[in-house]
Amino acid sequence: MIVYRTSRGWFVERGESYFMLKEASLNTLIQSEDLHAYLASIAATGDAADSLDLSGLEAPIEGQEVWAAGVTYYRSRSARIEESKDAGGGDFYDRVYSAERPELFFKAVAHKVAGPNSEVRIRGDAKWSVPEPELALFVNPRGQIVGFTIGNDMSSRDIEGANPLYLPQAKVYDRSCALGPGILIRKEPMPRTTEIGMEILRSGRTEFSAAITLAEMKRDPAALVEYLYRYQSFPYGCFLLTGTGIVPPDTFTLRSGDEIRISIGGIGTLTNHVA
Ligand code: DO4
Ligand code: MG
Repeated sequence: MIVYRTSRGWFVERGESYFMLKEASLNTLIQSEDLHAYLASIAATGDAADSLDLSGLEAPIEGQEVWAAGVTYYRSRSARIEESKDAGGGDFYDRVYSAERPELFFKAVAHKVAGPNSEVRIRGDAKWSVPEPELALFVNPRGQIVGFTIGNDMSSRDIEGANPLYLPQAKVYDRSCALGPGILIRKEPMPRTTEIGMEILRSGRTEFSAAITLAEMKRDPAALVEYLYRYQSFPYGCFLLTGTGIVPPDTFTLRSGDEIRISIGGIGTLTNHVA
């Protein structure tokens, strides 16, 4: 079941039908003891909406914080070592890749997040910007993973590479994060064969495209959540991006007008344009 947010409110999709979640908010839905069962009961007893305009979707987030894990794929480790070598990056990225404690960083709150079909941004003071296509976990206040969506962890690689202490500036700015198109509500982990794909179009032509599977992720999503929930609380739950395994070649940087399409099997496609 996928939950979507529109200007008319929240809807749950089951099969080919959409059911409105009357007076619902994600802040209250996430408190549910069994969100999957609750949504299934609405889909079983509610009246299906005539249709849902999926082009008018909004970012599926309210009071949740967005956090991100880093260097969870070998490709990310290699790319960070390369981009930071002139600045003496040393072996930090190699060490965090194999350490027990993961890299976790704060990414966004709702007002910084772009929804489906809207604009993401690149920083005006960055010269090297990339999207990072990532599986995003939807986690309830009790630290249980109750769903999944697609996340784009937009990043300024030159700022990050100049000094690891610049990471928050490379990662956190207005519309540096995109989420959507909806949240797949599912208790079981996503299959390791699940594919994450990204295509970047420039003037309508494919400039870059690549795909990986979740089997390449080094960390267990539940272990990432366990670390994130140590000594901090999330009254409305949170989203946790699980890191990128796709990094475009070092010659590539995003430009205004580029279209970014990120697809994850079972969830859908998140499309954004660069402002
Ligand atoms: O360490 C820098 C950020 C890593 C990251 O965002 C990723 O691996 O996806
Ligand atoms: Mg990332």
